[in-house]
Amino acid sequence: MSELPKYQNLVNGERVHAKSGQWLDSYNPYTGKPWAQIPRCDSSDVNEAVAVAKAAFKSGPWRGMTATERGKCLVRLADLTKERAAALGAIETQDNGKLIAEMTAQTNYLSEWYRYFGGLADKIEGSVLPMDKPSRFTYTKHEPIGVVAMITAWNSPLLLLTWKLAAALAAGCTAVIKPSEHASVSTLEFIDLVEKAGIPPGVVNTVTGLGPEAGAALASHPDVAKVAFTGGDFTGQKIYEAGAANLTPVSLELGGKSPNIIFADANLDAATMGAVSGIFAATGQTCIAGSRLLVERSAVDEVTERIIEVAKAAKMGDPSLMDTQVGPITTIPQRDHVLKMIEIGKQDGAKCLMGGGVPTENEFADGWFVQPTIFSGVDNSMNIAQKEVFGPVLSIIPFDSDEEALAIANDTVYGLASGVWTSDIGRAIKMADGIEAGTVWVNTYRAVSYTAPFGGYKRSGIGRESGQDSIYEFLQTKTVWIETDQSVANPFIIR
Ligand code: TXE
Repeated sequence: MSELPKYQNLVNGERVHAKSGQWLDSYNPYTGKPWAQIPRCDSSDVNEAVAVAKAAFKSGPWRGMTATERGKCLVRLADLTKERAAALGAIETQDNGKLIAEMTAQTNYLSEWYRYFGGLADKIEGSVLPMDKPSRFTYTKHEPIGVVAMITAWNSPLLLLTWKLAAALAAGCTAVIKPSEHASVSTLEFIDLVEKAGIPPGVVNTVTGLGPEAGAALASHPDVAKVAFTGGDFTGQKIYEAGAANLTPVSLELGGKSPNIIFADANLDAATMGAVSGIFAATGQTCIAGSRLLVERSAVDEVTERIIEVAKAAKMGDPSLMDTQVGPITTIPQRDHVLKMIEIGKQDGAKCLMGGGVPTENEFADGWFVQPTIFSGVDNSMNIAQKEVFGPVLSIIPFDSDEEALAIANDTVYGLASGVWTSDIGRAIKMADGIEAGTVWVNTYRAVSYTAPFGGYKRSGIGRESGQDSIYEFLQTKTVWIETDQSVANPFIIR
């Protein structure tokens, strides 16, 4: 067999192997075969990358740049990212098996985050405070927090990274990135653009490898000033615990069990497509999957029939073809988890209306496919309604009133996203007020933007990404007091 292409990390502007000399295979989920290799880093690689990022933060040219200069770098990075978007999207499809149409839509959109946060960089203002003690001149300023560890997941590697990196660089931080071991290559390719944009060596560094090795060493490193993470909630909990040992702040973008709620008065054509896009797009491998479809009882049969019709017609196959609509699952453990959850759903008494296993046709034999699966007769207490499946598995749950819909929607440990389909604006607002989730979409689903804060309630996370305020995740506030009265104060009384 010919040698697989090897991708190296970037540390201090140089391409480096793992110190141990070890490699990990990166698999193509459609062929089931390895297609590239990435360095298997451990704590010694992490220590070096963090030391470099710390030096770049404390004394490098990045620290001396004005916010306007940093912003210009980000705008250049936006242009360069746009030029490379198609190639980066193709790499992601090869690495995580998600549709080329979806991955290139994502990589084409990345540049907007760099442009937006580039523009924001020099608009972060402190304030002069109105003081109750008139002789004091007191002001605040927002300073970059330091070295940010960015640990990302496999499902949308560059999008999840960009949500963190654009804001952190605009704030003036430096970064060490640990992408998922299942899909690191697009990050390693993208990183070349950072220096081309004029961002000095050492400001952005990468360490690839396994979560419990490279990831754990990074999350627990005492010189990391902030951890920004996307992944599952149990790994998020470990990262929170690792951060707690050093009192390092963390932001966590975790999973969900999002309710997509269809009322009988909704435009059912649009709602059907919204339900399909909520669960079968991205083969359900998205944190915002609308995996619980709550349908008003009078419309449940019609909506179910329509969804089955669309899902049955969805073209499964090679994710690198533009017209494919359902691709494989990214990893074997993830596929096995999805299949196990389907079996549990059947055992718990839910009715499997379509799908329910792996496709049997020869053309799917090599890839890690799971059939789009729909369960009806689901009670919200069942495992498939409570646990994140992260696959193409939809649970349809009927309801009889607004109050019942809200109660079911909120009866979960998660709170990332939700959808409401209705033609009644009053009802839409009432539902939006009542749902415990960081995002509520009304008559749409799976929309994101660089202007819109994104993040979770409850076990779906801590902190927000995107939108103006997200830059404060990477800043800390300093208050400066200047006494203008030269008289000597009594040292034994609070000033
Ligand atoms: O994610 P992990 P996995 C959910 C989904 C899926 C489950 C597990 O339900 O079934 O998570 O997926 C790194 N210290 N989501 O195992 O473990 C790891 O190397 C530090 C939801 O792929 O969360 C990778 O870079 N880092 C999600 C990153 O954490 C550690 C997207 C994410 O991996 C670590 C993906 C440790 N101890 C899965 N262990 C979403 N929110 O969209 C692992 N990592």
